[in-house]
Amino acid sequence: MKLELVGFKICPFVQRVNILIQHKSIPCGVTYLNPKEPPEWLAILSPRGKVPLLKVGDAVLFESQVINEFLDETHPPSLLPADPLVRARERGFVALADDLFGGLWHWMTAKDADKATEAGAGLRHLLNVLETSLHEGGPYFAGESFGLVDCAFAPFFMRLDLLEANGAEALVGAELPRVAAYRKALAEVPAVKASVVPEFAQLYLGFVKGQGGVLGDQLA
Ligand SMILES: N[C@@H](CCC(=O)N[C@@H](CS)C(=O)NCC(=O)O)C(=O)O
Repeated sequence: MKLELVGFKICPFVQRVNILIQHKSIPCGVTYLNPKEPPEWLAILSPRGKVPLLKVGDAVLFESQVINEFLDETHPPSLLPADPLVRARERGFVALADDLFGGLWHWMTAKDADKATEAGAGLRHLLNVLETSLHEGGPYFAGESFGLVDCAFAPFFMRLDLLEANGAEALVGAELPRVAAYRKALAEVPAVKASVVPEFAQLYLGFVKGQGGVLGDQLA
């Protein structure tokens, strides 16, 4: 069945799907839409009005994690653990990755120092939780194998890397050694590198600066 991913170039949830597509070398087209002028059909095709969408022949799937589980199931071997308990735990942590994107949004849109500090603290809290949840030997969330849960976290750390490399306050210090190692390992995964357009850094940093918030003002 013909596959087509529909999304925005800087959407982390679209990237989550594209990481899996790249990792499994799944034949799939990509249509990038302009987020400022989404076509009228998006509201018709997307039940929640959001991207990513995955067109599968004449059907349309929505919600990034649902799409990833569909692609994983239809393109074996699976990147989910075989044990139902471990699998359920990893699905839970995908929701923690979603929370990190929520936190990043608050950080990026905070218009005064107090709100920015509060958003930074919220992100640090989530990263502390991640620190105590990561496999002790790494390099990935559950150990040696790159999994679906890693597809979910990688877009967050790619954005954090870019923000910090361009002047934002560092959120991950020596107190989070596992998170630091995890972040480095994810950045080196070929599928993660291949999951964004070449102009991603410029687009993303421009988007953050365009929010007119405290974070954007810190950026070079
Ligand atoms: N839970 C959704 C979140 C998707 C999402 O928030 N997408 C954003 C772009 S990054 C979007 O389409 N926003 C448009 C809107 O909310 O109007 C998923 O995992 O697919």
